[in-house]
Order: sequence, then C-alpha cells, then structure tokens
Amino acid sequence: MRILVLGGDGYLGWPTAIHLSAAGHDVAVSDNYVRRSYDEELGASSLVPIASMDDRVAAWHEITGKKIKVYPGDLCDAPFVHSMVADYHPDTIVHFAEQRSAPYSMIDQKHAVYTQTNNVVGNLNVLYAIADVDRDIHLVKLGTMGEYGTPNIDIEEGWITINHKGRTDRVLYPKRPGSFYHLSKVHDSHNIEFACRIWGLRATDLNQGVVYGVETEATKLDPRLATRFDYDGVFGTVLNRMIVQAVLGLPLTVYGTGGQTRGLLNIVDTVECLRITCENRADKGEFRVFNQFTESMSVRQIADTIAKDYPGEATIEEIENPRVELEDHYYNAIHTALVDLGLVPTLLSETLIDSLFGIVEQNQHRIDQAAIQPTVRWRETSSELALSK
Ligand code: NAD
Ligand code: USQ
Repeated sequence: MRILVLGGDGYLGWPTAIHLSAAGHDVAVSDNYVRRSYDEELGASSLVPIASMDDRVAAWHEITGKKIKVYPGDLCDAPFVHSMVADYHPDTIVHFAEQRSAPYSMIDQKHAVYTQTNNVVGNLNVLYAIADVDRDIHLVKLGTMGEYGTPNIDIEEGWITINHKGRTDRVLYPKRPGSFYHLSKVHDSHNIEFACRIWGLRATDLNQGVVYGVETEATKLDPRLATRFDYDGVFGTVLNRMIVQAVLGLPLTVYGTGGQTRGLLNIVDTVECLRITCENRADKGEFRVFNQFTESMSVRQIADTIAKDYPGEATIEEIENPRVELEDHYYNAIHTALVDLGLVPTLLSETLIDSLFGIVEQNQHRIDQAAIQPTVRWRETSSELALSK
C-alpha cells in the first residue's frame, strides 16, 4: 500500500513512517518542520537528540534498503497539498501534522488563533485534495480523546444512539473539550464527517489518548532514527515529564489533586494502531472513529506508579492546577475497536518505566531544568493586544 504520512518529522509521525515502511508499505512523508521552530520560540528542545529529516531518511535507506520520499511543505498551502497528493497518489493518507500542545494553544490569543487556523485549514486542504484527486484515498486522521472531555456518562467510539421524545438517531458523540487545541480537533472531526457525507470520502478519526515512551523497534535500530522526547511545561506529556522529574530528583508535578483521569498508550502501540488502521480501510462514505488508548489512569496514579518504581527517592507535589479541568469525575471510555482488529496492548509496566529512566539518565546532561515548570495558565487571557493598551 502507498501511504503518505503528514507530520512525518514529529514525535509520532516519524516512528509511524518507519514502522509502516518496515511492514512493507511504500511510504512518503511530509512536514513543514514548524515543530522544530516552536522549540526555538520556547527555548526548549528534545531530551533525545534528533537528526534532520534528510539524515533520518538517508539512515533508514542505509540500514534497511528502503526509500522514503520527502515532501517538505505547509498543509496550509493548498496548491502544495494538492500537487503532493496528485504526485504521490497514495492509497492512504495518515494525518499527524497539527499543532498538538494544549498549553501552547492557551498561551495567548495569537497562539490560539494560530493553532486553530493551522489545524483546521490544513485539514480542510487535505480533504479538498482527496476529493479532487481520488475519493478512494483513505484518510487516517489523528484526533484526541480530549475531544470528548470528561462527561458523566460512558464515552462511546465517536458515535452514540440517542432516544429523544420517542424517536431514535445515531449522532456524533457530544464534545466538551478542555483547550483551544482540543477544540481544533473537534472542528476537524466535524469537517471530516461532513466530507464523508457529501463527497463519499472514507475516513478514520483516531481519538488517541496521551502517549508516553520514546522507542519503537524501528527507532532503536540506529541513533539517527530516534524520535523526539519532550519534557518541558508546554509540549511534555504527563508521564514522560514525571520520568524526567524523578531522575532529576525534582518533585513530580501533579496539577491540583491529580484525580483527572486520562486514556494512555505506549508509543509502540501508537505505531501498531496506525498500521492496523491503514490495513483495514473505512468503507466508502464512512466516517469511522476509534478510541486509541490501552489503559486509563488518574494523574495521581501515574505519579504514584513512577515514584514507587524509581530506585532512588521520588517525591510527589500537588501544585496549583494551571488548567481549568475537572479533577474529580466519572471516566469510562470504550476502546474495543482496535483490539477487535488485532491490537495487542503493551500496558505500563516496571520494565517499560525502567527503560525510560535509562534513556533519561543517558541524556540527563541535555535537560534544561528551567523549562520544566508549567507557565501557561488557562484563566489568563494575556495577549500582545492587551499589553499594548
Ligand atoms: P508533533 O508536534 O511532534 O508532530 C507534528 C508534526 O506536524 C511536526 O513535525 C510539525 O512540524 C508538523 N506540522 C504541524 N503543522 C504543520 C503544517 N501546517 N504543515 C506541515 N506540517 C505541520 O506532535 P505528535 O506528538 O507527533 O502528534 C502528532 C499528532 O497526534 C497530532 O495531530 C496530535 O494532535 C495527535 N496526538 C498526539 C498525542 C501525544 O500524546 N503526542 C496524543 C493524542 C493525539
Ligand atoms: N498534568 C499534570 N502534571 C504535569 C503535566 C500534566 O498533572 O506535569 C495533567 C494535566 O493537567 C492533564 C493531564 O495531566 O490533566 C494530561 O496532560 P498532558 O499535558 O499529558 O496531555 P494533554 O494536554 O491532554 O495533551 C496530550 C498531547 C495532545 C493529545 C492529548 C491526548 O499533547 O496532543 O491530544 O495528550 S488526550 O489527553 O487524551 O486528549
């Protein structure tokens, strides 16, 4: 199968591209490298050194003999997207290429507008390119579990059947997300569902939970194949951050009381979920949604697990929650579709946590402690406009 991976330079896009290539697919990647420029803007960088895209694909070719074509460009540039899709003519497009940090989207008005413009417009351009070039192309789009928020009822996989005043309908599951970033994903989902309805496109929206870990079978083959590992207060995700904090002897930062529960998965399951989804296409006109995570845990449970496994002393500190989110809530999200298609989950274990401690220890000299504390507060609306008044 020919697969075009958008966002192929990112934390998840790169390991997915080489996982799909290793599985025998023809793979091309595209990226505008904006993730590397957020690092410059924030004064942060990946814990693990990462090679340039050219060096990554050259290393992959040297090690495996397999070629990955690169299309550098911005998804917000419609002619670029159209010509890339026409030129590569994939069977499947895997779309990772969005601004993915909730705190980044909440920095100020400029970052909220950027996040929603980048994500919604880029996704629309992909939909139009598929509709114009070949409506048979399967779009596999990364959404997020955070689209649903934390409702007081079970979370279904994208759709829910509602009985109302004696009538029944199957509708998109109601969404109540917790950041302008998460909202951008809701807008994308609605646009994709509409495109499936009007143009007969086939699409799978993968509502993924919080990813942790950094190595996959393919990235371990050579240091030039490593993917990024973010630990800073803006892009670092909770489990990866707490591993770094434990190794540095810093308190593990639980926001608020830590009762907020999230679906989690290891990066090795992300790449497998993508392979399984690509190899099992949605039907023509179908907007299919899978909840992509393997286990759910509260933030407090994550901190307790890491503190218990760490061989040295690790303390946990509840700090004022910079976000506006429920810390005490019901959470039961269905996630059977991918398992039914063959996913064998890799659950959080002492071995996995120990290997992450090892990777962090090896790269400890690269850590900038000043980048770790959270700096973005949801209730503040600071913007350049407000400052210039
Ligand atoms: P990432 O920021 O590391 O990778 C995204 C890549 O997309 C980057 O390389 C960036 O340069 C590129 N990109 C962004 N906007 C672009 C544009 N307009 N044109 C071209 N390229 C562009 O993020 P990630 O952690 O790899 O996440 C990938 C996807 O998975 C995102 O859509 C994210 O929302 C989703 N997701 C991530 C997680 C997680 O825990 N990391 C969890 C759930 C969902
Ligand atoms: N949290 C802490 N301490 C920390 C960092 C985070 O308590 O040091 C808490 C947050 O308050 C939140 C939870 O941990 O309740 C998760 O935060 P996170 O930063 O790990 O994840 P989130 O902001 O939700 O975003 C990440 C990815 C995003 C993806 C999302 C999946 O950055 O791209 O969409 O996970 S989900 O959460 O399922 O929507």
